[in-house]
Amino acid sequence: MTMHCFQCEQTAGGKGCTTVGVCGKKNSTATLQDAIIHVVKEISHYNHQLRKSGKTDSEADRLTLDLLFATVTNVNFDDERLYELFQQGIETANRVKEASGAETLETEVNLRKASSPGELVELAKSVAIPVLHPGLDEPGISLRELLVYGLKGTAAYAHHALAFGKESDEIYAFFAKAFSSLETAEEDPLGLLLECGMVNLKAMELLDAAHTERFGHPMPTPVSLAQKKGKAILVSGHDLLDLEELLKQTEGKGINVYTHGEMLPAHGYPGLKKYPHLVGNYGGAWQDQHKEFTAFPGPILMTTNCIQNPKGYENRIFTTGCVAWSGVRHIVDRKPGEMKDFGPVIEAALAAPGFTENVPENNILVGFGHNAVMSVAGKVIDAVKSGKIRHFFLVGGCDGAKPGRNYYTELAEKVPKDCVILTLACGKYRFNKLDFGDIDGIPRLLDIGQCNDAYSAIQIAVALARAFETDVNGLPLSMILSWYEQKAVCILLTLLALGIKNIKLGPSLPAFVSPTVLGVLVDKFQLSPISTPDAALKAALT
Ligand code: SF4
Ligand code: SF3
Repeated sequence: MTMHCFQCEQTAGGKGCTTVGVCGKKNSTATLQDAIIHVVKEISHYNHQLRKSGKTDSEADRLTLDLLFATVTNVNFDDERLYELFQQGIETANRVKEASGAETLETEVNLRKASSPGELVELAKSVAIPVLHPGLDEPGISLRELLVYGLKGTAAYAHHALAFGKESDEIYAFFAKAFSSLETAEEDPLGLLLECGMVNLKAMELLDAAHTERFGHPMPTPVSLAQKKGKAILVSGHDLLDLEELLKQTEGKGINVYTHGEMLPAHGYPGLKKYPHLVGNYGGAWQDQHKEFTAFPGPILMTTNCIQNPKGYENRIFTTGCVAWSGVRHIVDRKPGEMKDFGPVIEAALAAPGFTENVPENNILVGFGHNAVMSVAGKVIDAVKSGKIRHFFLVGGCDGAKPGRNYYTELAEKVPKDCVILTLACGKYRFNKLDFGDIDGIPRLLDIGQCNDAYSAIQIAVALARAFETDVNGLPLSMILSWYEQKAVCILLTLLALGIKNIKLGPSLPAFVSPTVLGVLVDKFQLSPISTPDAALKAALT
């Protein structure tokens, strides 16, 4: 059997990647990731039983996050590393099984016999992701995969929070219960999906606390898009702790650090913007990286998704954390109480030419987290009451390569001048360099931050709803989301779990959502696919 993967928006033909991933994932890599999901189900099942007896295994809880994050789209393309993770998973499953005294899971397959990545690939064909057959409605498969992808996204956020020492037993208990239920069908899947949404809210809240306690609250901050003459490092992904440690280690070395992609919001945090050598933002969203990284005259550090085939610059790109690409140098994890050692990245920067001249460019504004927006809440509320602000559009989510994503640029451009656009995640690169002006000093484009800062967007919406004595659905607010990978799935589940209705989702609906499951989402939450920008504006403003 060939591979089957349909977890992201760019899946082949809108149905599934079956020979090689559109993302570049090989058949073997996809199958190893299926094996990892299987071992997560085993660990979770035994962990759930262990927890029923009042005991926990924190190593198993934490490894679950590592394992899941390694299977998120555009994170780990390295079969050797996936195989190592799998082996760690099996050891953990065996340990937790023994401690729990649980019966062997019926679906436990003999992946344990594998003694090489190749052997595991052969054996793991028996645990491949099930196919949703075209024309057949299979809500069971659809709900289960929706849950798995929501859990993957949540694991990524919980993993980020854990790097700052923040974790929650409530989150771990849910992973154990939810994955265990995928094996035993103990729980109602729709209930689990909504619970996943609330648990993801908790993970994003932990991460928000981790970021703001360490770096302070984001403040409105202009970010330079210019290039400065001199040695340079480009940092991509979402991990602000990696960025901080790199900034500390490059201090006084004559190296300028640039942010890329989801690292852009870092410039708004007092604890990060204080470094004068954090000089600006380079490039656009992840799908443009090949051209932009090729042109960057220094090393590139990928801290999380989204990495693409680094052909041509494989000698000056580095991975760290959960990211891996076969043959690419990897910065190993920090030991307790120590920083990661970014020495090899620094050496590569000093050896590379850097920018040979200054390239002037405009600034853009970032840093509108919940604290910053709330501090001008009075002004915003007055502007709404006086009719100066007619409507808010939350236009956020992931970016991607499909042409249909021009929808988001066109929509942002067409939003009338008396409306404000809130944005977050990497989808904003579709329009964040345009000039939207302001309404009485309130910028018309408010960049809330990374995808996990959906937490901030929710806090802002809830505070506005309180001020107007309504609920979020009663606000003059439309949510028009773009999705690509599994973090967007868990954020969508959070919004649905909070009872938010009428969300528009694009550029296309997930291949893993069957007609029946879509029917449920439409009936219960009035979720709908995007159509045209004009139709979205008409629906919102009339
Ligand atoms: Fe295809 Fe997306 Fe899976 Fe990659 S992650 S193999 S593009 S569905
Ligand atoms: Fe983007 Fe990969 Fe999802 Fe964090 S960086 S939003 S796609």
